[in-house]
Amino acid sequence: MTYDEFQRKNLGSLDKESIDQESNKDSLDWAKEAYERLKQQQEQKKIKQLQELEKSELDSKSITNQINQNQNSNEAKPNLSQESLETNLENQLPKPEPIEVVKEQAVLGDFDNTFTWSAEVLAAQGKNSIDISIEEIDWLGRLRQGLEQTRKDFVTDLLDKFGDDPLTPEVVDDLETLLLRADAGVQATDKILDALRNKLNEEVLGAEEGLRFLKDKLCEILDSPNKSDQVKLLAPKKNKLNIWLLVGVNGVGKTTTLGKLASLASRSGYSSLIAAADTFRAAAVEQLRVWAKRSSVQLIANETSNADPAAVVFDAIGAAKSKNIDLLLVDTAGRLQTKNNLMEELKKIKKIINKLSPDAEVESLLVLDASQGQNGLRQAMAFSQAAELTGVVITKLDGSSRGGVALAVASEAKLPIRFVGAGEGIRDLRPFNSFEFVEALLAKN
Ligand SMILES: Nc1nc2c(ncn2[C@@H]2O[C@H](COP(=O)(O)OP(=O)(O)OP(=O)(O)O)[C@@H](O)[C@H]2O)c(=O)[nH]1
Ligand SMILES: [Mg+2]
Repeated sequence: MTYDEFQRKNLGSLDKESIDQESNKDSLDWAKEAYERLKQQQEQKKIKQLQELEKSELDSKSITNQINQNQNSNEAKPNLSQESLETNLENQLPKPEPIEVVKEQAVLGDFDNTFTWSAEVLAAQGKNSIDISIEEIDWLGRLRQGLEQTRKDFVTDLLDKFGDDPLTPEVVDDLETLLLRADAGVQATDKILDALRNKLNEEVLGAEEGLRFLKDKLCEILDSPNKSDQVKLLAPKKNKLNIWLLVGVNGVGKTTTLGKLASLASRSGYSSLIAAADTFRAAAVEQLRVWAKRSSVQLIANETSNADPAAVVFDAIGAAKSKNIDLLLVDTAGRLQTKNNLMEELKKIKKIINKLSPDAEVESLLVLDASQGQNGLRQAMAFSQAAELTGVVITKLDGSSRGGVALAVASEAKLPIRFVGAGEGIRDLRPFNSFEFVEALLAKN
């Protein structure tokens, strides 16, 4: 998906009229209709790809014949030389799509529980059944799968406790342990429990209503750091240099996230550049080079040992300005000799940016590994001073049982969650959407 498509989806979520229209339709019919349409779409795409392949095979055959004819004829044509024909041939031969790109394309799975759940989540956000894409369905399926571990430890118990009867104060008390166990943090847990208790004092809450109320509260907490600036979807601003720094401790997924962001930016039509400012780890530049190539984005690096990261950023800003780049993505080190050095280095990088490009839109995104739970919150607090953090990316949601940490980050570090990563593939990163996150977190299996 591209930024434009995300934007449309976000607008869709505000479209009250279509929500009402869609909710009047039986949700299973809606899902069936969407599935049939996506299946047809996938078939048509396959046929089109085959036709294109056949056509380019035919074209290359005719060029080969032409070369053979030319070789057999004694008249050498001055402007159709063997060399120019071969270059021609090379240019016209079908360029096979890199295997990984083919592998990374979303494929429509079965019409199963995961599909109907994903369709329901999209419908509830006001999406029309004719507007949804295989990519969206695929991502929601993976997000739900990714949060399965958290759900196992948390939601199954929760739903059992909620049962079918109206909520009791005892159930709310039990919820406290569950939320803390899912790493939601003390502040978020207290907020949720206070709200539920107040609500229970006012009225009787049935199990379904109770669950809806809980989901709304979770969304509210996740969205709370966003309220002040009103920017829901973080995208590069047009006609400006945007500089996004990826910071965080070692191994959390900074470089991978940067690679995925470069791909999203390229697909969305932004010109980007990557600065390899992790000069500490020897293999870091090579790892970035692979990601840069996958998204056809240029890389600025200095491969001499112990190069100064701030100098790399200096060069990269110069290059970005001269090429009119929209987005400069800066990879930073996760580990240095001492933690203090790391913070000092980040401060130095920020200083260079402020000096060279005071008008740039700067985002310092803290990358957090979801499986580190509450440790992530402590990292956020430590980084927020040196790097003046503006947002968070939560990675490795696949296979973590601590997805609740998103709540702690939003309520305690008061940082908006901008993207979530759930896999190692180039498309396994999406702008954060609290509604989808909460639905996936509390999905019934
Ligand atoms: N399963 C999964 N693995 C991920 C995800 N994001 C990153 N990884 C993996 O985590 C490992 C570390 O990722 P990097 O991107 O190198 O992490 P880093 O923060 O740049 O690490 P340093 O540069 O050493 O500080 C790699 O094996 C990645 O493939 C994710 O969302 N899900
Ligand atoms: Mg790295």
